Amino acid sequence: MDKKDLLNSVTVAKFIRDGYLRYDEVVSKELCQEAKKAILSGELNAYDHVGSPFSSIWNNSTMGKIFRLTKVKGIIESLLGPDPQYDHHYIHTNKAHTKGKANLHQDGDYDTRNYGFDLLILFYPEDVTENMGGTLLIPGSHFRKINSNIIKRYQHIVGQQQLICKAGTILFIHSNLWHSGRSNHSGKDRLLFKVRLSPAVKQVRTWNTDDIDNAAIQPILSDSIAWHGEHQRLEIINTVRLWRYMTGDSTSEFKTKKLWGTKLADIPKVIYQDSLRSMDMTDETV
Ligand SMILES: O=C(O)CCC(=O)C(=O)O
Ligand SMILES: [Fe+2]
Repeated sequence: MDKKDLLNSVTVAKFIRDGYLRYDEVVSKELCQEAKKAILSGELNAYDHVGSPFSSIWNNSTMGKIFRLTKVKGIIESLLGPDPQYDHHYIHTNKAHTKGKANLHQDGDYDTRNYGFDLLILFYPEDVTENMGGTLLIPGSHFRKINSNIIKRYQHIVGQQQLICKAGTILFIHSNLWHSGRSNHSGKDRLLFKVRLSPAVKQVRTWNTDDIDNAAIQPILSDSIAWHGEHQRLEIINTVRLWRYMTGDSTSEFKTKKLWGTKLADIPKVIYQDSLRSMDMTDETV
C-alpha cells in the first residue's frame, strides 16, 4: 500500500496504549444501507474458510467494498501487516428491549502469543444511540489475559467507554481488549458486523514509520490509565514492551529515565501478569 494511506507511529502508539482505535462515519450512508440489506438477507450468515487470505473473501460484494475502502485497508495493514487472514465474522443483532448483555470478555482468551495479536473490526451499519447497548470497551485492558468470562461480574470500571455512534463507524480492537455488548433498552435492534483477522507476518513496522522519532510518542506510551491503580508501572512496561516488539527494538533496557529506567531482564513475566496460563510460557525476548 502507498504509505500515505497507512497509519503513522503516533496513532499506532495510541492503539498500543488503549488497545483500540475508533473511526467515525468512515463508511458512506449508501454503503451502510447496502450492508444492512446484505446482512438481513442472510447471505452472510455462514463463516467463510477460516485461515483464507482476507483478500479472497467477499470479492464483488458489499462487505468486500467496505473492507477494501482505502482508509479501512490502510488501518488493517498498519496493525496486522500485509495479506492478513480471515478468522471469522459474526453478525451481532442486539434485539430491541433485551437485557442480560452484561458480558465483559476477551475474544483472544485462548491465545498463547505474548505480543502478536489479532484484530477485531466492529462495523456499525446503523446509528447506535445511548440506550441501544453500544459496545463497551475498557481502554488499556489488553495486557491482562483472563480465562473465559470471569470478568463479566465487573461493572462501572473507571474510564470505560460505551459506544454511541453514527452509522458507518468502525472500531479496530486488539483481540485481548476487554469488551462487551450491553442491554438494548431502545425499541430498535442494534446491528454490528464483526470480523476477526489474523496477521500473516510478524507485526513489526507495518505502518508508516516516517514519524518514528516523534517526541509525542513517549508521553503516549507512558501515559497512565486511571483504573490500573497500583499496577500502573507494570502496565506502562507492558505498553512499552509491545511498542518495542512492534518497532523491532531489541535493546536490553529502556534507554530513558522517563520510561522508568528499568532493566527488562529484571521483570521477565510482567506481560499478562494476571494470567495463570502465562506462568509456563517462555517470554519472547524483546
Ligand atoms: O455486541 C457487542 O457489542 C460486542 C460483540 C462482541 O463481543 C464481539 O464482536 O466480539
Ligand atoms: Fe467479543
